[in-house]
Amino acid sequence: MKRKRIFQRICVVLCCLLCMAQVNVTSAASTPLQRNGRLSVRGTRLVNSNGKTVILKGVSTHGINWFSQYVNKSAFKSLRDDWGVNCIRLAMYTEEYNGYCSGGNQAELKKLIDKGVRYATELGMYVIIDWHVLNDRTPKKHQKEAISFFKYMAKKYKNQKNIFYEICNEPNGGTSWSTVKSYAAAVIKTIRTYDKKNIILVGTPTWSQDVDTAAKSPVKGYSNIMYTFHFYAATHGSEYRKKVQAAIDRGLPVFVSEFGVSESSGNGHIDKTEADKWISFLRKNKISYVCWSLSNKAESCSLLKSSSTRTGNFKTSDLSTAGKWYKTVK
Ligand code: IDC
Repeated sequence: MKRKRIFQRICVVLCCLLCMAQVNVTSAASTPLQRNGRLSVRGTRLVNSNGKTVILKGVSTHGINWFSQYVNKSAFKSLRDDWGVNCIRLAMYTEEYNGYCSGGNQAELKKLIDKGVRYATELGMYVIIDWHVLNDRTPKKHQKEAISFFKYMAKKYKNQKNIFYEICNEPNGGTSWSTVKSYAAAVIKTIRTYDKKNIILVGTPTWSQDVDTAAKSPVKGYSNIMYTFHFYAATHGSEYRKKVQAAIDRGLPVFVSEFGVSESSGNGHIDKTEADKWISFLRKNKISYVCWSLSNKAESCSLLKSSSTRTGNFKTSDLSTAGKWYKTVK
């Protein structure tokens, strides 16, 4: 009888120890999404489900129509575990060669986005669905397609907590803020019909640099809206930080959904010194940032060397100068 009791006690102690070990394992392995839950916008900042300020460190794919091989779970996991990346941006060109509105296979492109969202979600990462306006200059040009695309996405992802909708990468070619705003009003209305909560990122004029202009007249009537600012460190320096500062001083929530260490062409020299200045400015102001781009294209903004053929589980030998720099950015 006594022996039986001792045995039972030993079993209870063992069970407790096992449970504790289990808890430890889960907390050590917890993902960015498990740690932060649903994000929302409070004032100029991004906050987690406990109201604590969050700064995301992201990586953008190149155009998924051209570099679909990097939309895979091993690539995202490698970025999460080895680089401290917690956000993936899926860039889908709208008008470049084989873009969504210029001859690309729309069903295939949507499938790729769905795959990317699924991998990011399984890994507990945040994910940005980017309608990559560039050659089209004004997002108005493909507003109809944008509305039906985001309707599909918002219906599908309304119950997930890790989605960002980026509705126009970079309005340019003289597109005014009031034009962008009228596009944003229509697309945001569509998204919010289905998805009440996930964050919407709105591009700003002049390749998403005029956040100071947007700050004077932001979109009204919706919560969880942020405005994008983009920079390329070898081209854009302190004058541009002033624009961002002016915007946040006016209370505009800013999100850097794309930046590069190279010149704004995506190529040319890289400027790590200026890039470091940008990162410390962004961190000081609690602004999230996403680096362009996860590809091995022979251009200096690529995070992988052009000789690299690996599409996941990246080794140091796969990384370009830009990639080696970004991997260590905190
Ligand atoms: C560049 C790519 C390049 C591609 C080109 C297409 O790096 O390989 O041929 O687009 O036009 C942006 C854009 C982004 C650009 C990037 C570099 O959002 O699509 O990518 N850039 O030029 N804005 C500022 C710079």
